[in-house]
This record gives sequence, structure tokens and C-alpha cells, in this order.
Amino acid sequence: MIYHLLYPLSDTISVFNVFRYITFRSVYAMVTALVLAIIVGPTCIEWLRRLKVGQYIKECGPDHQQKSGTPTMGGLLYGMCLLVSVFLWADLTNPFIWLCVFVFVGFGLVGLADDYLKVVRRHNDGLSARGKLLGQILVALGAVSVLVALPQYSTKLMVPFFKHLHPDLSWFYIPFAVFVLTGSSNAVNLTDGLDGLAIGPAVVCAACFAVFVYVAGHVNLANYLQVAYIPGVGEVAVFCGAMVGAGLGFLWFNAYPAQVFMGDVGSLSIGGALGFVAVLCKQELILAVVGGLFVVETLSVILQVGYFKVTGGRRIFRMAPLHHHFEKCGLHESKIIVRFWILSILLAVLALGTLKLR
Ligand code: 57M
Repeated sequence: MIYHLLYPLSDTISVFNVFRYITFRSVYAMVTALVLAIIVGPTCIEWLRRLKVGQYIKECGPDHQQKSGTPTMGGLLYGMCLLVSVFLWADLTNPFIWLCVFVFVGFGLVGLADDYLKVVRRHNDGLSARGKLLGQILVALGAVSVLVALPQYSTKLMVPFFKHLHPDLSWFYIPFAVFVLTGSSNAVNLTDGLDGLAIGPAVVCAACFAVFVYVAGHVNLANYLQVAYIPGVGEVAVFCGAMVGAGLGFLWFNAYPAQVFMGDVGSLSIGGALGFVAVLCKQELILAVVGGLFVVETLSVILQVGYFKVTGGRRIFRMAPLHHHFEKCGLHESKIIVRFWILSILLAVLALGTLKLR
């Protein structure tokens, strides 16, 4: 709203001209979400505690019993700070912003239903895996179908390093993009198993994609770096800035030892939004690099479950996802978390480097 209220006054108050700049509004979207989360966080956590939405800890896992009762569904705090900041700083006439909000809220509602059944109704397993996946696919299908209908969007698949290799997937782009969104959402969900383990890399990914969408929406930069130019997509950098701020604000309370967990309402919405932003700037394959930790965590589960079934009970890892394997190897939780963050930053730097390698 700030953009719509103050920028029109720039003719009379010239300093308000600054509100036209995406970079300025992205930075202040981050600051707004971060400060809001730090201010509102304690009240939100206390509210969740009063609602008795404490985490149930499965006995079969690593020794997390001391975490039992930690309030979960902290993704509500993240989402509130993100959405308030986006509504304050983004250009609300931009269709890409509304599609990002739709994906974030849609995936968040699927996660909220799962959390509600698991934590509030004490229905241990929450939504069935099939029900959760169906909800994610429906939300993704709705967003991607609208996206490909937009005249300024292309269904070409951009391949990093190969500037002339961009096959047009046409209608096949829809199932491909749905796969990206649901895969990203579930990968973040699986990774969210230690304090700050998912939100740290999610902040790094959001910051990295703020650069990618800004470049994709800037005709001169897009042409110079030979990436797809999508008019208007640069505004999504404001959404990414809010994701960074809300993520850092949530990490303020989710850092080890966590005062709150994000719940599926957080992990599914954050993962879905990251996948959608990657689709918007046509960096779907780069998402696998920037979000490499999420990919590795998911692959560890696929390999573990597959090997377990094929060998009749043998395991590759002591426990999957991978972070539990390191726990079983005796690494302290905080060491695993910080090393994941370091690797996440390295992957983001490598991904940004592909912008110059064409
Ligand atoms: C998401 N949820 C955490 C918290 C968070 C197929 C199988 C791989 C599924 C997987 C699974 O259950 N995944 C669900 C992971 C859970 O965190 C809650 O879930 C939300 C995210 N969706 O926000 O509300 C636990 O993680 C810990 N935690 C923290 N700090 C945080 O900031 O310490 C979470 C956030 C929390 C808390 O203890 O209770 C989770 O781990 O379940 N299953 C698993 O990941 C299990 N692995 C497993 O069974 N491996 C098997 C096979 C199936 C691959 C094997 O290796 O043989 C592990 N998870 C648990 N116990 N809880 C191990 C067993």
C-alpha cells in the first residue's frame, strides 16, 4: 500500500520517487518482515503455547524427547509477517505478486490442515500423504495454469550454461512446473527436522532468487546476461525480500534451542513459494543447485526407503533424512545445522555464478 499511496505524490514530494525502485522496496520489505517478526514473535509463540499446539515427538527417532511440547505451527508467524510486508511494499497491480501470494497461502492451507489434524486433533499422522499431495497439486495446477496463460510468460525451459538451448515444453510445461512446486514444498518439509535447519537455507534461497527475478525483469540486464526477459517479474524481488525478512525473523525464535517449530503450515508454504519463484524467473534447474540441500535430504529418503524395500530391511544411512544420519553419527544438532547453512551459502554463490557463465 505504501507504494500506491506515496509514489503518486512524487511529483510534488520528489523524495517519494524512491518508491518506484524495486531494490529499495525489496530491502524495506525485508526489514519490515524481520522487525515485525521479532516484535510479534513472543506473543505469537505464547498464543500457540496457550492453544497447546505442542509438538508430539515420535519415539522411533533420534533423541528429541526434550523438544516435546515445543509450540509448532510457527509458520503462521512467518506467513503473517511475509504477507503484511508484501501488501505494504509490493506493487499490488502486478499479477506475479498475486500468483506468489496464492501459491504461498494455498500450500500453507494444506500444511495447516495437516498440522491441525496432527497437533490440535491429536490425529498423529495428520493428512494422508495422498491427501497432502493432492492439495499441493491442485494449488500448483491453478497457479501454473494462470501463469502460462499470461502473454509475457514463456513455456521455454532455460538450461544453465547453454544460452541457445531452451526447448519449448508447450503444454508439458504445466506438469513440469507442478512437479517443481510440489517437489520443492515436500523437500523443505522433509528438511525441517532440526532447529533452523530448513529456514536457514530457505532464507539463502529467497535472497538468491531475489537477484534472479530482478535480472529476469530488467530488459538490459536480462539481455546482457542472456537470461529470459519476463516483463514485470522483477517485482517478485519484493516478495523474495519479504521472505528473507520473515525467514530471519522466524529464525530468531527457531534457532537452537528452538522456541517454536514452523509446522507443515510453514514448510509447505515456504517450499511451494520458492519453487514458484524459480518457475517465474525460468530458473527451475538452478533451483536444484540453490536448494541443493533440500534435494540431497529428499534423495536420502528416496534412497533409504528404496534400498530398505529392495534388500528387505537393510539401510544405507543410519536414519533418513540425512540430518538424522549425522545425528546418529554423534554430531551435535547445532553443528549439523550451521554446516548445512554454510553449504547452502556456497551453493547459492555457485548458482549466482551461472549468470555470468553463458
Ligand atoms: C517432516 N518432521 C520432523 C515440526 C516441523 C518418509 C519419512 C522420511 C517421513 C519423515 C517425516 O515424518 N517427515 C515429516 C519432518 C518433525 O518436525 C515437525 O514437522 C514440521 C515440518 N513438517 O515444523 O513441527 C520433528 O523434527 C524435529 N524438529 C526440530 N526442530 C525444528 O525446527 O528439532 C523440527 C523442526 C520434530 C522435532 O523433533 O518433532 C520429523 O523429523 O518428523 N520421517 C522422518 O523424518 C523420520 N525418519 C524416518 O522414519 N526414517 C526411516 C525411513 C522412513 C526413511 C529410516 O531412516 O529408516 C524421522 N523423524 C522423526 N522420527 N520425527 C526419524 C523418526
